[in-house]
Amino acid sequence: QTFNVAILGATGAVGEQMINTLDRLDFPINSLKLLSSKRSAGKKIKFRNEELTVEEAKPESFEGVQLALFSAGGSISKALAPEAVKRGAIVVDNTSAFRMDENVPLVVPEVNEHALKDHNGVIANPNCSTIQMVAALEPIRREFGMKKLVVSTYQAVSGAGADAIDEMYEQSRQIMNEEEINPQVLPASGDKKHYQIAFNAIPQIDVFTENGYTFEEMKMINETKKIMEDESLKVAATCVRLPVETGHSESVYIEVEKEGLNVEKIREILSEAPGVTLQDDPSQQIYPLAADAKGKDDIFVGRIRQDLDDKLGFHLWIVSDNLLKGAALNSVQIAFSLQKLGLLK
Ligand code: 11C
Repeated sequence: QTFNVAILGATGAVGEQMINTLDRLDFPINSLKLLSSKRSAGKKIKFRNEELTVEEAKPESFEGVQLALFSAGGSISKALAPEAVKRGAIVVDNTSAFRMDENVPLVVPEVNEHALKDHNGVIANPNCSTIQMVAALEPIRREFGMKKLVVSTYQAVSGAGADAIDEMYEQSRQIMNEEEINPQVLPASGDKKHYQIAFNAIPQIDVFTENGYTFEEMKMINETKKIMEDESLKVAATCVRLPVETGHSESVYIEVEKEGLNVEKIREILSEAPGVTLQDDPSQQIYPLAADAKGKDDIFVGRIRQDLDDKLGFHLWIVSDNLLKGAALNSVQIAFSLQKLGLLK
């Protein structure tokens, strides 16, 4: 069986990766419709030897569509997802619009594929920094349980969009040429102040919530509990933006429930985990690097150490391409899971 698929946000960084990933992984497509805002409509994009014209997204665009991958911003998802569902499509939404809605499954297939069965038309794709972390930790959690998780992120500018990538390169050139810089995008385009990203580290991703954590940090906390289906899991996050183009890195501390875990056992578990590549050999200086992860599907894990004070505590370094497993690839994997479970009609 082949499917009528639509991509909303087709001209964006994630949309482009969605098109490539559907092709690369050979998703069974009958027709592909590329949708965008009015501004980007008319653009031509090649897909499997065909030149497709991007159309402006309207409610009627979803007539006859069976699967719609959304990545065009939360407000567009809120407006158009119900229209797509009304017309019979299943929407896999890559924005934060529906993630914490209790009627919407939030899915990383390696962790909670079973949650797809309860969908009501919309499935949410989690935040990029959450996906790579939970997919790498789940195999350990399944065997040894998990009571606490503390993460600090080192996130790439592509997570904040094309304007942020341009700003990083432009500022780097300006600083090298001893010219004045004029930050306008990062840390958050909608916030009051903007700071230098080139040659810097900014401890703010997205805007602040009232409790002093940023929205990015709260996404990691809330989404992790929902995906792992454990409200009692203790989670803390600090999210930092670095001048890296693509590839989020994370320093993660976990405390497991059961005794008996050690570094060798974690290596053994992760070397068999789906979608995970172990890169952990300090004697050879082997560990994951964002620059190596860019363009790859897997989640890379290394620097695995047992805590020196708490034998149930472990430290890991987790790296992945934020546009692939963090966004487009996970959405396409959800589509494959829907097909496998017979949920795509
Ligand atoms: C970043 N994680 O790196 C964000 C981008 O909720 O899907 C993804 C935002 C989201 O800035």
